Amino acid sequence: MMKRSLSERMLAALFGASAMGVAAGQASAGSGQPSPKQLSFQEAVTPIMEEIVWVHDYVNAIIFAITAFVLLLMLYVMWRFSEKRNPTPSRTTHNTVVEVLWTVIPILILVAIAIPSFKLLFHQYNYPPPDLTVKAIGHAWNWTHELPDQGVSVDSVMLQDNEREEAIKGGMPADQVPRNLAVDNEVLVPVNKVVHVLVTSTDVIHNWTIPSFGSKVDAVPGRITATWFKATKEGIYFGQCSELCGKDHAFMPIAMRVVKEQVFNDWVAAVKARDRRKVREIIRNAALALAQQRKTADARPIR
Ligand SMILES: [Cu+2]
Repeated sequence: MMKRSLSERMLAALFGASAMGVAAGQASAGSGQPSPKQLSFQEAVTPIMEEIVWVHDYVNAIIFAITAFVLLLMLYVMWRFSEKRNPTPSRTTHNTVVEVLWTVIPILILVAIAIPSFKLLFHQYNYPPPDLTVKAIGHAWNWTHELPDQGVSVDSVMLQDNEREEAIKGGMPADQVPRNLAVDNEVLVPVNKVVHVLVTSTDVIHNWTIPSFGSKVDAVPGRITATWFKATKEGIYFGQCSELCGKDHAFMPIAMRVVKEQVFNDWVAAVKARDRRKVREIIRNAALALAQQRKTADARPIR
């Protein structure tokens, strides 16, 4: 069971803890995929996404405070200076102290927002040396992922409903082949390694995105754009094309499975050997190990 984020707790406080409490189970952010009644983001599994969540919560707290302040001020003014209570209005037009305050305080608030926000930008665009490089190529409408240093290339196409059922029958846990997100060929990456992603497209502009990684970058034909991530938790993480690219824009998901380095190496060897059965077996074993891991984690008492 995931911990609820600050913004979720703030929303819960606003809309009544009792109503939210019932939904708390489902409301916790999904791991690597959206979950029913989800509030806020999917679970963060990279340092960058953790920072994004922090900045988001921090800015939200400021927004809540400003909104509450303005609302209270307006209510007070409506009550205190109504015609009934204040028949002869003051003719004051200038007040130096107030004018200085309402200039300086917003500037300070903006500076307080700018500092962590620029820091985040700096971290996002400062690439640590890579342990692995992945080239993601968008097509209308599916993705190819190449691992140039390993000499591996994987085409991923979204599973149709019947293929999904087959995968579940073949032993894949149902929650790891979510509808409209699961693909036929997952891409494996090692846990706790810096992965550079070079992104491009062969036709129109797509966008390579995985919410749990905090990665989102346009795939532009004829150009290479880039992002990086360091996934610190094993699991399967899904993303979708996030640039409106045409008819099947909604059906070109990305599936990345974060695994132990040994599993990753085995997978690379199997893909290179074009041993489809072995690849399937490695992925299924990783999926079952993950399901087991999640089950034991869920059995632990919450907090
Ligand atoms: Cu697309």
